[in-house]
Amino acid sequence: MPVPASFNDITQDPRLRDFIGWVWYEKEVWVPQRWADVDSGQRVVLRVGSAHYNSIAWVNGAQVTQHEGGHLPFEADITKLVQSNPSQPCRITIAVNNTLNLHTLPPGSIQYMSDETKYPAGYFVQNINFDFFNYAGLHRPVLLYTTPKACIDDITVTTDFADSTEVCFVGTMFKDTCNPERFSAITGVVNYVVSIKGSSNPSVTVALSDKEGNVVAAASGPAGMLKVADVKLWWPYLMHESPGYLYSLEVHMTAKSGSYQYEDYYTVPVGIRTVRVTSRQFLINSKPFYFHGVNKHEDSDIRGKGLDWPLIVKDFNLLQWLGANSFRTSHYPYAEEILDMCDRLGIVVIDECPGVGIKDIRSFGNESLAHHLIVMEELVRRDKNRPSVVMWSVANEPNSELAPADYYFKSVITRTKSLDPTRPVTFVSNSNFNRDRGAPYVDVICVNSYFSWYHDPGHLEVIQIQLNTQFEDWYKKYQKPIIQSEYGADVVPGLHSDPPMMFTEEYQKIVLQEYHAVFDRKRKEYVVGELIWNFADFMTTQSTTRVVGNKKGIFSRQRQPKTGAFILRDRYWKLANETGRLPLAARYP
Ligand code: BDP
Repeated sequence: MPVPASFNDITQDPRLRDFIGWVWYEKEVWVPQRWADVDSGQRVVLRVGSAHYNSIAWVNGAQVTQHEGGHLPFEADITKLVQSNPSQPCRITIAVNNTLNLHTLPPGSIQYMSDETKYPAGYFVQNINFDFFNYAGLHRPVLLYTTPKACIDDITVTTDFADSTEVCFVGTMFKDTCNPERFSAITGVVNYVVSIKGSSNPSVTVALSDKEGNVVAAASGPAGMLKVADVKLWWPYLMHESPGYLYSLEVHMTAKSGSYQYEDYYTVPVGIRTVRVTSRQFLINSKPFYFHGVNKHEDSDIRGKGLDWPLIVKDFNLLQWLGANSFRTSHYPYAEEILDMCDRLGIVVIDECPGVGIKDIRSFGNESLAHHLIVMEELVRRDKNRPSVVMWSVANEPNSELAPADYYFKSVITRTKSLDPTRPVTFVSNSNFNRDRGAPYVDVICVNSYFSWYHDPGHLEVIQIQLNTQFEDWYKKYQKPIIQSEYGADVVPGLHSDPPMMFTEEYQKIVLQEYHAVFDRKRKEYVVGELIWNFADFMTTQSTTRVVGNKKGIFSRQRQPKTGAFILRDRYWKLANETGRLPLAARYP
């Protein structure tokens, strides 16, 4: 079985595609001789980028770790096992089980069908409350790497700058009266904390370099503040001539232990930017930011949710072509390789955890909550230094009207804020604005709605009135900025009808245009973003409402545009021209 890939679509066997239970991966590798040397002063680490869902790993038959939850990495120190048998290959075994229960994220349940007149003995199905195929396997790379025994364990970077830009901008225009020298003299601030493993008296130095490799600030000690004169801020794509500017923070550690002198280096890309939310605006670097973007999935033919570089690069090309400045990682954390691209290109991310389909009241108890907190810790630890990530989303469409949702979301959101005080936190709701018990705790209201699709199917004429009511209701109650975090309509590519009918290209086009008319009124007030559902068609479980998957993509699963893609492309570039500062060459049309 290839890695990385979901196992489901690789063979012709429907039993493997729909398999629920344990699958086993095994591989023997030879590690370099020096890794196996007890006196090398090195530790050997096994790193799994993502294994869906529950997994256990062994090295040479000895269990080294167990991890619950897909989409996030985990590691095990395997030094002793590698060094205890240096003349043997290293056998890595990983068992992965995709069974979901009421306390997993996402939750699910196994239902046994006991009527033997209808089902074979022992027959069961897995029920889920989310709308994507529960692909499973080793979805991201499995690596072995080494560090010195005393090493850099973690680095936390937060950034700020002397906030004089506000006085230099009128709306989005640079003020004529503003002294450009003062503007360019903005000082960036990079706060860092380094934690070291394996030594109690390490010595740490850090150096921040610009893109040309010039060191612009340096310091020593495990925590401190760097000041960057004439800072180049990190800006979103289409908001600035040079989006995604990254400095490099090189951390250098040395530590002595007995006869060993350890030395470790780690480099973190650093984008200097701020994020702030007011009652009507989402501010990046003190300037209003409007999300014109998409929701995505990690999903493609054959590989399922397996990491696929050509697909990743293709998708970023399409995002740039579309004029999209942002996406939400619906409905789970995406691969680190994808977020690297966002950091570099300036694509803004709402980073969502796998809290999707939390519907059953039993999924709001302590066991589920404890796991949700762990997942948020893992996610924040992984993505906290990424400038592209501007907000955490702790769930999608939970049953947030239930009484226990109050304590549940208060706890998850408070915990997330304590893990990362620098970013706003949200969850995505489709509950009634008056009965939603999680909304009081979020910084930004994210709402999904499918007017003229799931509600009043076929009635395009009701979209504007219903959408207007939706926004007014939420804003009046909470006075928080609102993002339309999903809207859309299924299209079977190439299906046409005029007057428009559901599932045709024309129908999706009108749905989009009706939504856009209301967005254009409300973005002058408190609506701060629109994210289409979905970037591309994606696989789901089979059902009477899915024609080989969900077809709400503006691109097909093979990334070919539908009419909706051209509608959005026109709109997003117009929005960018209106709100951003584009280089002439990038202007559209
Ligand atoms: C929304 C869900 C999303 C679905 C979408 C749909 O958040 O995961 O795929 O509906 O039904 O409610 O297309």
